[in-house]
Amino acid sequence: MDTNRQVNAAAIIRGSSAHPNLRGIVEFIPQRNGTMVRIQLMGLPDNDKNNYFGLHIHTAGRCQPNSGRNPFSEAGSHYNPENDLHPQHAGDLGNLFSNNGLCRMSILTQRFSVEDILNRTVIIHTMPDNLSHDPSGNSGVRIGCGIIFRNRAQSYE
Ligand SMILES: [Cu+2]
Ligand SMILES: [Zn+2]
Repeated sequence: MDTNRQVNAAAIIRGSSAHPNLRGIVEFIPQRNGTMVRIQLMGLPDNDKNNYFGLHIHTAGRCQPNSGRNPFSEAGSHYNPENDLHPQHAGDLGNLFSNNGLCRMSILTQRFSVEDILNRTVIIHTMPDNLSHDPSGNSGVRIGCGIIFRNRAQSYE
């Protein structure tokens, strides 16, 4: 892993009112071959033996409402600037893999630059993304959300 590389953007993830223990950070780091998405989460649901959770960039930079039947509905739909079908939306990042509620993953993608996804949202869903055109992966309600902000100053090791 590179050290002391500039972190250009990050989203602080918080759970909906139904998932108060869900929290963490998703960082977006420009690299020569694309954008590194670095994920650190805790408090993912640990039930029904499911440990995959759909992960997308959604269009709008809003994590409202926090409760009700459709939490985070104001985040809008999947980031999809080229009008592709799911799971080829630029914002489709597949599934998180969780163990006892903990997830550590890094994904290198060429689907977007850090600039492209500023002031949009990272959304985590309650079920796996099935990666089919139906039309959006059928991954269920939104359980976690974070707005992606520019973050010039931080570095990581
Ligand atoms: Cu989503
Ligand atoms: Zn999608």
